[in-house]
Amino acid sequence: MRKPERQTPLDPAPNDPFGPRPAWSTGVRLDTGVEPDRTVDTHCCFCGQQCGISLKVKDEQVIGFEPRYDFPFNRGMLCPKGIKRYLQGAHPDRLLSALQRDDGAPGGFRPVPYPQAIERTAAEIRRIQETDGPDAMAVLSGASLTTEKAYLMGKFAHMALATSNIDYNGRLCMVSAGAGNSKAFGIDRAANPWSDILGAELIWISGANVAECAPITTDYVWQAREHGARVIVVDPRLTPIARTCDLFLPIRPGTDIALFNGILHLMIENGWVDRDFVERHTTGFAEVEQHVADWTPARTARTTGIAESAVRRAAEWWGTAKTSFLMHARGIEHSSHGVQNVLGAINIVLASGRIGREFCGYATITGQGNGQGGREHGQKCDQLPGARKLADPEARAYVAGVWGIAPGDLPQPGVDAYEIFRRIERGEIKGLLSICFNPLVSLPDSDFVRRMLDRLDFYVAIDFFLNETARHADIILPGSLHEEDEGTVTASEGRVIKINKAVECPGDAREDWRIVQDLAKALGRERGFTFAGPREIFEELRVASKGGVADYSGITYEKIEQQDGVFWPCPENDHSGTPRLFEPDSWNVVAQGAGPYYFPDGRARFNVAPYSPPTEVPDDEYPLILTTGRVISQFLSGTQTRRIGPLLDMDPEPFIEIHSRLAEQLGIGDGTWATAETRRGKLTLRARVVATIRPDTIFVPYHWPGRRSVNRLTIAAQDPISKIPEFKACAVKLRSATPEEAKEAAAAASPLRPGSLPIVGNEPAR
Ligand SMILES: Nc1nc2c(c(=O)[nH]1)N[C@H]1C(S)=C(S)[C@@H](COP(=O)(O)OP(=O)(O)OC[C@H]3O[C@@H](n4cnc5c(=O)[nH]c(N)nc54)[C@H](O)[C@@H]3O)O[C@H]1N2
Ligand SMILES: Nc1nc2c(c(=O)[nH]1)N[C@H]1C(S)=C(S)[C@@H](COP(=O)(O)OP(=O)(O)OC[C@H]3O[C@@H](n4cnc5c(=O)[nH]c(N)nc54)[C@H](O)[C@@H]3O)O[C@H]1N2
Ligand code: SF4
Ligand SMILES: [Mo]
Repeated sequence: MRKPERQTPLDPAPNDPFGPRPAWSTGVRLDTGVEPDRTVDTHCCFCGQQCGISLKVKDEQVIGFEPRYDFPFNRGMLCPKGIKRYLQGAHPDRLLSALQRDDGAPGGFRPVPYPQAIERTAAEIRRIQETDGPDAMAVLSGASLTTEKAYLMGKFAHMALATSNIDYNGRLCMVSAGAGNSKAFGIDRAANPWSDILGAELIWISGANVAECAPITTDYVWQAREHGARVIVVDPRLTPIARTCDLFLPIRPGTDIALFNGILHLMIENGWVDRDFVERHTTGFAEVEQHVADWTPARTARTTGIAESAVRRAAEWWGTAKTSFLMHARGIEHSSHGVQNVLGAINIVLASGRIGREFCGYATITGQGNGQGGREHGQKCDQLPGARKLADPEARAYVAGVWGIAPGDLPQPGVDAYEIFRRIERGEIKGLLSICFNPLVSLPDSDFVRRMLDRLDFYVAIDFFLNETARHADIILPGSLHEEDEGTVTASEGRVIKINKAVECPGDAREDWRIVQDLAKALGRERGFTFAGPREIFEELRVASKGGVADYSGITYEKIEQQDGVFWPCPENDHSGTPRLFEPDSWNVVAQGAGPYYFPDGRARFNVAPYSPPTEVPDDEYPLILTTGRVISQFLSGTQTRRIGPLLDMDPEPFIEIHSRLAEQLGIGDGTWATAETRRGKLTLRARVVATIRPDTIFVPYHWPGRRSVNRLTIAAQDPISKIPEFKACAVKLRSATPEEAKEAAAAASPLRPGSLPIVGNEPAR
């Protein structure tokens, strides 16, 4: 039975079903002179840096924060998002009851009793699976969830729903790095703790807007600089970190492999390769050496748009350094050849021999709060806990044993998050459960995603806000905020840390894991879903991960508290964890009877990384390159940070960043309306004219929905290995907006500007 045709509007007006209110209002008390009842040590709910923070609690409400000077990673430092995070807690939009679609009700939803919403959801899931088979039900999960919840989501999909089709929002984030690291090192984690940045003589940063997106890492880089380190930044934009670097390489978007290959070419030519390390610890160098022979400095310069002299200087600095730390983020990974970019980066690290030692490091900077832990324990479409492969018979047998089912009952690997939408189009997927994911804002070519959401027979979302995707749902279940539950997450360095509960869930909202278990029970598939809480889930996860690459079996909540976190792998109870990977005396050297890399022969792999251009390159019709990313004040799809007044105040609207020379050519003035158009759609925003971006490239931050969403323009091309979308390069044309376009865009912009202070009321909402 298909539900009636509907088209949810592009910009549904008020942001909650109970009437309009300013998007940034918050019901939180001002944190001025109020004595808290208690403070709770925990971590920031936003990015993968996972700064330590103490939340102040008064009358069961978070009213403010104190920095945590005792947590070794951030030592009291926080960025603007961490400082204001607590303001979302009592926002009037906070979902306090389950909602059911009712097209006649204001906002399109009406509150329903929680048990009724669970029953209806279970009935719809049963109906869909009985008619169309288990795989007709899909699950989209998220890496802002704790590791316990991520594990539970994988288990729920694979065991309770018996569907192949579960994937997560890290598909849009870290999978290129994950695939590249696994291919080269056999393990997917930052190779070093951040303390190794401090003593590095050279720091190489590719495609990472460190100061805005990993703000605390800036302090590590700057401390190294104080001690004389040189910093190289590779980015099409002169970002804040780039303004303080020693060598800036303004690369043409999508050409990073060419640069890495060109650097390796010069290292070989000048005898800067650590031949002894290559010989003893790696395989595959000969093929790579042959491949990069063609990557002369002249060709590298032509392909990347970087001056040949700068390529040569970067190679010399990298080639001759005694210690170094190379890091990258989505700038090189969000690409239809993201895995090759990562392999290119790893090749120059391996060739230098500077890894597995103090101050010799390599890392991909993780994104979401649990970007690391969320990708290890079974919510990826091809994965089982412990970073095991769902297709591997041994892994299936082991995990099935832990779960008390037959290996044959486990489904086979499913498809990636974007492919799930293509299968909705083909009618193969009829039902969707989403948690902690806002794909309508976050996936590329979002007009397609919107149509597919309206095509589903049944869609249930679990969230604490009614995000833009959930507006298409039939049922919404009110989940928990970060501070309303406990559990673990794994921060950028590979450090497993503890999130502590500060307050109870308000109203009918409840912890996400309870909701998922309630669903299992209502489905009559309760076995394996009777955990009393996160601690019990973690205890099972320890067993399920044992023997896998991501081995958490020696980690306990107590050990985490005692040690300020435990770096995995931690394979034994008396093991203190592994801050730095690939050391000659690592535990796995003994375990494997070989070298310190996570392959049977203990050696790291060089991989040939062939260059190919982005899927769409500029042509006469679309002559420019569009790249997308972030601003410091906003987080991801903005569901949370667009509701925090002072953060919205910093960046109330998206914009088109454009070089002054290009602006002049096109007659576009700073602050005027401009229209960017790709083969998918067009978008009118105010221009921000700068001197800090390549003149052939424009940049738009992606944190806004509806008419202001840049993902209506981006291309749904994906890396063939990792399936990451190409968010960082597509062809675009740009012009001044017509008066009609400008009028429409102005109407879609926030109707009122927030003041410079949070708007606060003394009463908790509703
Ligand atoms: N303020 C803030 N912080 C965040 C987040 C947020 O939304 N807001 N999100 C978190 C998450 S989930 C993530 S994944 C991280 C992302 O962190 P980053 O990856 O650092 O952020 P992005 O803005 O996506 O892109 C990084 C840089 O890549 C550059 N770039 C674009 N194309 C190319 C290219 O072809 N080559 C190179 N070398 N560079 C290119 C962009 O100009 C940009 O400066 O941030 C995390 N932290
Ligand atoms: N054009 C473009 N698009 C991009 C990117 C880009 O650079 N450019 N970056 C991509 C990247 S790196 C990422 S990571 C994705 C992110 O994309 P999404 O994952 O879609 O973004 P979020 O805003 O994190 O959406 C998470 C939702 O989960 C909810 N949530 C958060 N924590 C919890 C929780 O504990 N429990 C529950 N139940 N819900 C929770 C929030 O309220 C929000 O509605 O976007 C990608 N999209
Ligand atoms: S750097 Fe990341 S974890 Fe730290 S306060 Fe900012 S958003 Fe939170
Ligand atoms: Mo991300």
